[in-house]
Amino acid sequence: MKTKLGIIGVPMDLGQLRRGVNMGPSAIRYAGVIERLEKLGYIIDDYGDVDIPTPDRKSNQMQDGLRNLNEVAEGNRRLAEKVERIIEGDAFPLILGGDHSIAIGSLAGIARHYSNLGVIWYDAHGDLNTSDTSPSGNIHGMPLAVSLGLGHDDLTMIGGYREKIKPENIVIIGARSLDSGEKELIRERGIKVFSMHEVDRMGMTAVIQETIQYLKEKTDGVHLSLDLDGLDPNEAPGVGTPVVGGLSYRESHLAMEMLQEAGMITSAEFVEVNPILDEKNKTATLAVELMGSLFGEKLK
Ligand code: HAR
Ligand code: MN
Ligand code: MN
Ligand code: MN
Repeated sequence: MKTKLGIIGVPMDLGQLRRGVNMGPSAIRYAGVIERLEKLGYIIDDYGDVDIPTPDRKSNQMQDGLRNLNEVAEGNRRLAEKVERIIEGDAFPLILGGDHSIAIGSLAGIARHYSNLGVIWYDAHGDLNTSDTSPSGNIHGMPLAVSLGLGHDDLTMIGGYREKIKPENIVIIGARSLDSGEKELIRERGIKVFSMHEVDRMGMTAVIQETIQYLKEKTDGVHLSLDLDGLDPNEAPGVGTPVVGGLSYRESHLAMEMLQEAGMITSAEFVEVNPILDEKNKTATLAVELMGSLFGEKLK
């Protein structure tokens, strides 16, 4: 892993309906992310927070079946530019959300610097909807589809190019709430999914070993997109769309530790932390603890 980390907060809450997730970056900072990673020897460049536009007057307006399309698109364009600057400064981009719609901008900024970017999507959800299949119109349920090039041009063309990632370079871990259109897309494109069923049967050790095996040869970088709702709501109560039966605290640390050992993660984001729904900043604190494992705490 690079010794320089570029941290950027994205106070985005327009990709869904629960207010408060825009305070995720503050909550994660308050939980001590910078001090924790500095202690591990990293040099931290804090890029502050991306400026997210405010929708005018009527909030949550739908445009082409997409809630707050213009503002989500503009926020993600700004994020993509910042992420590019971090990579060009030879630092590891660490992005703090914000709802999961920000993965659109993260991947737009990151993917152009790789010819075969891999993505690990740690999440209760697939985030593979388009406006045609979405039950909600919420863009936080769409970023993985958008990154495959599916959906509205205003989202898929951020950064000036489409198809940031290939379906065969994606691994989803922790899924337990998939819509029918998402399941169809997974089948159609042959996307690798370790749902909770596979985690239960195989154990997290085998899941991560297979993930590493699957991505190692064919990718030249791997982005970790970690949605805190991938964990069980008992561990991560401060999320907007909790789903019972999730990944445990230890399974998640094990996953981070094994990814650290594999040395294959080249960028990461931690999203969907909502301090208003949280219990004493428990979810933001968990996010920082997981970052500790991802960045090598166990070894120091
Ligand atoms: N699949 C549902 C939708 O598209 C719910 C998505 C909830 N999304 C997240 N991201 N929290 O993982 O609306
Ligand atoms: Mn560039
Ligand atoms: Mn998600
Ligand atoms: Mn989710």
